[in-house]
Amino acid sequence: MGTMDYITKKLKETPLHFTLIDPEKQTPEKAGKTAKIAENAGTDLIMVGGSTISSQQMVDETVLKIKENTSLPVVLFPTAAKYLSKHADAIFFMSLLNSKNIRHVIREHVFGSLIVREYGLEPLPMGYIVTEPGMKVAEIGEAEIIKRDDIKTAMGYALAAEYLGMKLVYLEAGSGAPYPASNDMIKKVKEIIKIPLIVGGGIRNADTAREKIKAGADIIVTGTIIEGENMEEKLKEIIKAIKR
Ligand code: 1GP
Repeated sequence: MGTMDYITKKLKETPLHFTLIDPEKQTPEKAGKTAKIAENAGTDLIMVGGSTISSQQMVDETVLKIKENTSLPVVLFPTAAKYLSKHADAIFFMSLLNSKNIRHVIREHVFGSLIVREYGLEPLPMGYIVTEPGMKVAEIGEAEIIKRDDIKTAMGYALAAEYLGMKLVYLEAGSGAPYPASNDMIKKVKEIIKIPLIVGGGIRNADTAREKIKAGADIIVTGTIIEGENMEEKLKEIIKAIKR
């Protein structure tokens, strides 16, 4: 089964949790161990990516170690067309819709598409929308950050993504954000689209994760909590809070 089919099938039963691993933040060995712990805690998929990746080898080795240690799909979460790994199962073929720089909207994809094809990666078309505070990804992606209360703009971007044929929408507040996208924004965006809504950035505990799912998120992404203490316990609590 392909990764999109895996996501679609699982979503019929329950909201999902994805774990984001940044290859720059630990050794490939540690990334493999972390992925294993995340799988045991009940995460559904491992995303590999980060805003400051600068080595193809690091991405390759990280993906390979994760594949060695888990049976979960491994999906690239790229910032650019370089440093992709042919060892991953799929790639979020994502457009940063609210970037001021066309490079992040479509230009990188012109080269990226050919690499994705060559590597045999499954492309998962995704509209990526960066909301306040945006953090590093807003800076690197040159985002015209959507204000927390500008719900209409977020709705417009999400619906445009669906009308453009994208299969997923990701509302991103930025890794390490002090707060995620607001419940009101999530609710209104979810109401207007039919495709699955991913929410990430700043989710660090079970209460927040539960709230975001209640507001309408289909999938929760956490990254930063795996870098701290008691990650297994925290992940278990979050996953338990969102699963049906
Ligand atoms: C970043 O949304 C993800 O792209 C995860 O964010 O690191 O804040 O969990 P955190």
